[in-house]
Amino acid sequence: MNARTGLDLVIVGAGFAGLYMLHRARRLGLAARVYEAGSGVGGTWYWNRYPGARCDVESLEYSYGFDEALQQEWQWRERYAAQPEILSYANHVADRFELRRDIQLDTRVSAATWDEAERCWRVSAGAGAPVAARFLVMATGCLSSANVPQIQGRESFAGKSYHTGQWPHEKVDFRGLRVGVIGTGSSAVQSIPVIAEEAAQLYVFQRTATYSAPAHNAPLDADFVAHIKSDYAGLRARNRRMPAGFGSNMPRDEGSALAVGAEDRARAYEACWQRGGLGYLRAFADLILDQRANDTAAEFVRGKIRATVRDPAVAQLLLPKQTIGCKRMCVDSGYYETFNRDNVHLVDISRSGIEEITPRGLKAAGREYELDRIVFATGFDAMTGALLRMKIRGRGGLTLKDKWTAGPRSYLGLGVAGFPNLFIITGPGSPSVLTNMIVSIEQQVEWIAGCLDFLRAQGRSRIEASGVAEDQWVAHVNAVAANTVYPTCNSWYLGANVPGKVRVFMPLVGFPPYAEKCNEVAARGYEGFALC
Ligand code: NA7
Repeated sequence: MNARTGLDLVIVGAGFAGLYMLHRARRLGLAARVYEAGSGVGGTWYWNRYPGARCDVESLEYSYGFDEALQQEWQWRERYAAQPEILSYANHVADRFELRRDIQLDTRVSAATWDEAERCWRVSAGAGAPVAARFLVMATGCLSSANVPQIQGRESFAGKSYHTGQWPHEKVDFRGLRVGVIGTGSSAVQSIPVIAEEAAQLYVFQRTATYSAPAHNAPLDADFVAHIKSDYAGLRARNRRMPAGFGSNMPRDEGSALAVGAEDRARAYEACWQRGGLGYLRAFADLILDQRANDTAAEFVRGKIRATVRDPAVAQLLLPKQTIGCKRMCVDSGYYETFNRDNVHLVDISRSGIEEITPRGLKAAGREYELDRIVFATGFDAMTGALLRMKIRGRGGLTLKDKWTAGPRSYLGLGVAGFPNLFIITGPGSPSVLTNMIVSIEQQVEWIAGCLDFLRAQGRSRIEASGVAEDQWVAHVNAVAANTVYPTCNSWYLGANVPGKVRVFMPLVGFPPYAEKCNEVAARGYEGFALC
């Protein structure tokens, strides 16, 4: 406990990571406070209210497993939960565990400075004086800093424009309007079919065609739910042994796509396609490891697009060329089908991008498109954006921004050399976005809670990752990525979507060995960290 403020812990962010961190800190008897920029809890699900917003991990798995009563009582309605349902769940958790009294909403953390003499962080939150806390936990999310491209003339547009990650709370009415959507990532793939039903005309500005698997979303079957809930803990445990922390109940083949003949391969892809969702990439074990295996999975999807989209020229433009899965695959409800509608127009901007935004619309592909609304589905400054937006000063005044000029460096994704008593949840260098985020969040929060408990029991007040451990960890993360197809395209995993951002593959591939390593580090008295 810090004598001056009564705070052991400041947690930044009240999404799923921040909520659970607060709960665990309380269980240790620690005094913690959460600061949240939004006016409500829920993090990504508070902000991303765009039409069609939905999780791409099944609801029975994209939920906390730490409390048996919670997971038994909460009733998910659909196989893939939509944003409002997930937000209700986050609010339910906040109420059920009485978390709100330690959450300060509408309060953005702008800076945090390590005070070596007092061994505490001084955190600037909102307009008040900095608060001191022994430990600082960043639960700021991986996809929370919107990437709004700096297109010439953006401010001149006479109509309204929106970013999918900062969507208004009231319903946006597109009826009778000419709407332009920029981007064809997951947010666009989910929103385009919904907007198309409402708008008079919808123009989709595509820089890179995307791979998307059908969700086959549907109301959850009561018998299936009862079956899962009869051994929920078992499902959670099996999921923790999966590379991405989910999908243990999906059919999968542990062999190579190249070990079977073309017909068997097509049958396997078709079965996964019919089941729907991200499990498509698990049809064979080597799809993200072997480019030739990957090519077969990619070609199968291209065949599906050709078979779905009636206009061959439009179908051709929608065919993705890059390695499948190297940008996160999308999960959709009627995305490719939407391009069969008369009011939907695909505009190829792969050559010269959006040339200019004008008061009347935008210029691209050699002409001006007149628009009433523009939707920026242009993604996020992923993984580092939210952290670097704050001025975090560590030991000797070193800023995190300066430390990370050549890309993010961390030990286990959890700690950073030069930044004592700072923990990052789902930070770069941890599996995070390559997994079911809630599984990663629970694993890391539990690790941090264990660490805080250990420090207290040992009478220690300071922990810092060593530079050597950090260097070795960064090399390890890169070496693992180099054995996969992930580094082969311009994805946000690499920071390639934000102009000027350093290209480093940020997440670690593979959840189970990571969790094992974290446990080993803890069992060895927090090996790789200096404690005092
Ligand atoms: P993504 O996946 O980063 O997609 C952003 C899309 O916007 C993508 O198609 C980009 O094209 C496009 N984009 C970005 N900047 C521009 C500019 N300047 N001009 C034209 N097009 C642009 O973000 P999402 O929000 O869809 O999804 C993020 C994650 O949220 C998703 O993976 C899920 O995990 C949930 P590009 O491909 O870079 O050529």
